[in-house]
Amino acid sequence: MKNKLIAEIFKDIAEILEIKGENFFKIRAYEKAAQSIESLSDDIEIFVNRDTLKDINGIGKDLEEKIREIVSTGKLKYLEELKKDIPEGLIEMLNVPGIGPKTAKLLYEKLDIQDVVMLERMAHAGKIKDLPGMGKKTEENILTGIDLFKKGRERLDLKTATDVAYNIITQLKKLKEVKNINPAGSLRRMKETVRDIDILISSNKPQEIMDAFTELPEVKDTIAKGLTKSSVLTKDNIQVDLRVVDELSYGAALMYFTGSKEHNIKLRQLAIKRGLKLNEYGIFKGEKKIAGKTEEEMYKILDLLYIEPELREDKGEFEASLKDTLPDLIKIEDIKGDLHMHSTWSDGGSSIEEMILKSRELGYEYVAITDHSQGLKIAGGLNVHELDLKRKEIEKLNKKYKDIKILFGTEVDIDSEGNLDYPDNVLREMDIVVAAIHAGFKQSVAIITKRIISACQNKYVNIIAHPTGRLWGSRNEYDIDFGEVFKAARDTNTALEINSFPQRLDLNDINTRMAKEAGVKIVINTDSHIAQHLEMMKFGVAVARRAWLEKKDVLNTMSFSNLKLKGK
Ligand code: DGT
Ligand code: CA
Repeated sequence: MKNKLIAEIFKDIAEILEIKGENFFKIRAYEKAAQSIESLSDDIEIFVNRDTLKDINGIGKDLEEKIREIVSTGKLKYLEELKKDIPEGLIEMLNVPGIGPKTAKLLYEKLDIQDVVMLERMAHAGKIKDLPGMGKKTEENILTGIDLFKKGRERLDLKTATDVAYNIITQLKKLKEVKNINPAGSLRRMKETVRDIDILISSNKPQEIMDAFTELPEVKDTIAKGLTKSSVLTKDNIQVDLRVVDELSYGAALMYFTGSKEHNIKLRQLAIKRGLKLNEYGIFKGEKKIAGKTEEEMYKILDLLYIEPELREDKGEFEASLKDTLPDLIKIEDIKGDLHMHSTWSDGGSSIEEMILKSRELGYEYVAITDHSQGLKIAGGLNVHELDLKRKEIEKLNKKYKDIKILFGTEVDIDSEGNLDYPDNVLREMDIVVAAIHAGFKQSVAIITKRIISACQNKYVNIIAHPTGRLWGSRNEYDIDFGEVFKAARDTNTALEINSFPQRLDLNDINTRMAKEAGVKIVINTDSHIAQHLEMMKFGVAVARRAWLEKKDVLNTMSFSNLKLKGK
C-alpha cells in the first residue's frame, strides 16, 4: 500500500515550495492532496488500476501523473529535483517545534543555518535574536523546541514501534523454523514510548532465522549477528534486537526480556527467598530446571498468579498477585464506542458517513461526532448555523444506519479565562459535550487548573479531552493540579479522557491510575481526524491497562442505554 508514501512525498513538496517562497495555492494543492490520500480507506493502486484517480478530492491531471509515477517507481523525480535546490538538513529542521518554512528560509538566508546542529549552535550563541521578527523569546523557544525534537528522536511512539515490530514479526512467522514468536521489552509492556524493539523466537534452527532476519528488506545495517542474539538498524534508523532461544526456555526468556528491569529484580529476589535460582533459561533447584517453558509456570513456581505484561513495573503487582487482587484488565473488545472524533465539518479529512462506516466495521454501538467550536477558526470550528446543518446530517445518518447510534456533539474550546466557546443554550442541544484547552498553555498552574475545573462545573460538559495537552516531540504537558482536577471531575461526574493518539496518550498511565483511585470516571477516545485513526483505540486501551483499569472504570465500555451522560 503506497498511500502513506504518496502523502509524505506531497507534504515534503509543499514544505520545500514554501521554503522557496512559491505560490500559496500551489502549496495548498499539495497539502490538500496529501490529506485526501491519507484519508482514503482503499489502497491507491485500486484507483490507479481502475483509472479513477481523478475522483479523489483534490487530484487533477498533474497530480494524477505524479501518483502514477510514485506507484510504479516508488519515488518522484519532481521531488528529487526540488531537493537539489535546498540543503537536506533544512527539511529535517522543519520538525523542530516552532520552526516553520518561513523561519527556516530566513535562518538559511541570513545565517546560513542548514541543519538542526547549526540551529542549536547559533541559538546558543545568541545569533538568532537579532534577526528581523525574532527576539530573545523566540530564540529561547527555539532551544526548547530543539530539546523536544531530540527527545522525540530518542524514543519511538507506540504506534511506530508496533508497526515496525509487527511488520518484521509477520515476515519471520512465515519461516518453518520458527516455533513461537513474540515482541518483548517495553513494546510488550505497551509503554507510551519505546527506545528499541525486542523480539523473541523459539526454534532449534537459529542460523536460518538470523540469516533471514538480517536479510529483511527493511534492514539497513547489521550491528551484531550471532546465534542467540542479532541487532539490526532499519532504514528508518530503528534498532531491532532479535533473540532466539530453545523451546524449553521460551517462557523464562520471554519473562526476562519483557522486563521491566525493576520487575525482574523482584522476581529474582522471590526466587532466592525460596532457595531457587532464576535466570533467562528457567528456574532451577540446585542443578535441576523446574520451570522455563511458559511464563505461567514460572510465576506459578514462585506462588504468583500470572501478571500481565502491562503491569510489570514493580508498582504493586507482586502484592496484588500474592493476595489475588490483580485487576481484571480492560480489553479492546470491551470498548463499545468512541466519543471524540472530527469530520470534514471542522478539520477532519473524512465525512461523518465515512467515520460511521469505519466505526461499524469496528463493531461499535455508538459514536460521537465532536467537531471543533466556533472560536477555533484555524481548525474550522462550526458556528451556530453550521451546527444546525450538521445536526440535520446526523439525523439523516441515524435513520440510514440503524445499528449504530450517532451522537451529535462538539469539542468545545475552553478559553483562556475558563469560559466555553458556545453558550449554554447551544450546549444544551448537544447529545454530548467534550471540552478541551487549545491555547494559553503557558499560563500558571493555578489558572490552567481553574480553567479545567470551571469546564467540569458546566452541567453540559461530559468529558475533558486530552487533559495535559502534551504532544510527543513538539509540546510538553502543561502543569495542572491533578488533585484539584480529580476532585472536580468526580464531584461533577465529568469523565477525563485518555486520548489514544500516539503523540498524546494523555492522561498518562500514572495520572490515570491516580484518577481511578480518586473515583474519577475515565473515557478512552481516539480524537480521530480521518477514519483510519479510529484504529488507534488500542493504544489508549494500553494506557488504561498500564493504569490497572478494569472495564467498569471506563465510560465507553457501557452499552448505550447505560451511558448516562450528564445534563441529559
Ligand atoms: P526501552 O527499550 O528503553 O524502551 O525499554 P526496555 O524495557 O525494552 O529495555 P531494554 O530494551 O533495555 O531491555 C529489554 C528487557 O530486558 C528489559 O525490560 C528487562 C531486560 N533487561 C535488560 N537489561 C537488564 C538488566 O540489566 N537486568 C535485568 N534484570 N533485566 C534486564
Ligand atoms: Ca527495548
